[in-house]
Amino acid sequence: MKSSSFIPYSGPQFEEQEMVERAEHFYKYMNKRRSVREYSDKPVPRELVEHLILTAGTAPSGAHKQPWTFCLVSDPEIKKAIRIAAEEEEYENYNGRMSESWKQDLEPFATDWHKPFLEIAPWLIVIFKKPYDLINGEKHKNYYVNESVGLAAGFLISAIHQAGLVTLTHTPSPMNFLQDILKRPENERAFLLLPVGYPKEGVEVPNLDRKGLNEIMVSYP
Ligand code: IYR
Repeated sequence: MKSSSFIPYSGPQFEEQEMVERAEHFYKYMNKRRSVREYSDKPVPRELVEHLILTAGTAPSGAHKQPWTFCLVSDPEIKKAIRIAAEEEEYENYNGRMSESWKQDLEPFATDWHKPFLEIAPWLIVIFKKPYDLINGEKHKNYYVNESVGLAAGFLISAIHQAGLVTLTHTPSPMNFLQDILKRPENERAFLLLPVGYPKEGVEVPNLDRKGLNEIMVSYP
């Protein structure tokens, strides 16, 4: 077995009172995050978005395989192609593939098959998962791929919110068209599509509540 090398842990540490305050402050900050479906076309600097992706890449992953690729798209032609293909699939979803109860569950969000944000938002980030790596044509299996890439997506969404921008976890279904449009290799599968940008001025979001601690936590003791 390859021997591993270790270095001293150098992460941040705080006094307990400061930790309590930071935890409460971070919760309040994150609780302001909302999925936004209408975007401004105001440009967002590339270096900002690249730092968001670097942050996503700090997520833990199975055996540290980092089984993800983030496609960063601003090319209007590619955005248009993605919109057309996504809307074709979503049209089928809303007009037959989705059950009536599913559509009822979505009513509070006022969604439909139109996805203009795919062209209006200055950036699209398409996350691909890699079930295996291809090294010199050889397949090397990755581990806990969905968990790992889901965690990276969570880090990315948090980083977007932390920067003062908005996003939406969009999952056009099926989304294999993304692999074709973005010309990704055979070991990559589209996982999630996130528009990133400023909210459209005056945008509204559904008036939703979040579950309280007593609904999401079971404590022993
Ligand atoms: N993918 C569709 C439908 C949709 C499904 C769920 I679950 C949502 O939370 C939101 C939308 C769409 O993007 O419209």
